[in-house]
Amino acid sequence: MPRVVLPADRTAVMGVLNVTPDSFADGGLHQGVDAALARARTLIAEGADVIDVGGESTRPGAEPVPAEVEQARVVPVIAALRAETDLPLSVDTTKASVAADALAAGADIVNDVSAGRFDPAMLALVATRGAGLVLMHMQGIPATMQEAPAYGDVVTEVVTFLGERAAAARAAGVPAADVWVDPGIGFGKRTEHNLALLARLDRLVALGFPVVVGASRKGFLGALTGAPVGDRLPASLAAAVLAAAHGARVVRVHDVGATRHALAVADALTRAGRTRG
Ligand code: HH2
Repeated sequence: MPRVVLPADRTAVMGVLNVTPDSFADGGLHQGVDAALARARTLIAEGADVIDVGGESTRPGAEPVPAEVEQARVVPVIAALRAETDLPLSVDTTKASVAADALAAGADIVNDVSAGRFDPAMLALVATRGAGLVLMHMQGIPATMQEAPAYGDVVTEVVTFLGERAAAARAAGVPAADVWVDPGIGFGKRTEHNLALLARLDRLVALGFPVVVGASRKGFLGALTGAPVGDRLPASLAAAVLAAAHGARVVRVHDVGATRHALAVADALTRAGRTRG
């Protein structure tokens, strides 16, 4: 059995809970255990399948924070959430020490935007603890990744990278059933790279792992619509629906309720298309 079982007949929604002062969309809004719990209760009431707790912004230009700071932000929130819900919880971190404490506090999944590259202890830790693992593609590091993203063939490069990282996770002892992969929308990518990855998500799906897509409120949606970050819900819903239609099993979003409604329609249409009338 995988550590976290995804719904078979609909796209799962991972609700974003950033407990940082500087995240690009919700920085400073949910700091401290009380504010974070209040936000988590809303995400749960709106139908989140997973809550993703992050204590370090990875927005373009962000600098890393020390492990102790990140730990102090996320661990009390995960412990408090675990005390009141059985919902799967993930910790959005690239540091094995933060992941270890978050898992001990009750997290089920490590969401590592470096795919286990920034901390050599990460994959073995996830294996030892029997946790789920999200492996995400990023070109470069957050501080500089949007300065000059460049690819020969972005889809092939991302698919090859994630295949290699999944093999590394399996070699470290993580069961295949616990691995999810994510193309890393906006992580060292121009608008055309993000669009190519979304349009050819089928090639990532073909790796055989559940695919996670996090497009919510991101910069390429602003580039396409002209909308500022707080006004990107319609664009985010379009991206979530099309990601689901192209095979994503999980969408990572800030606006859970609206996304669940949009996906209820998209998933029903997908199911109808599979049924021979
Ligand atoms: N995007 C962000 C952070 N973590 N994890 C996965 N698996 N996929 C993503 O696309 C992804 C992610 C960036 O979004 P957010 O958490 O809202 O912002 P910030 O990094 O500024 O905290």
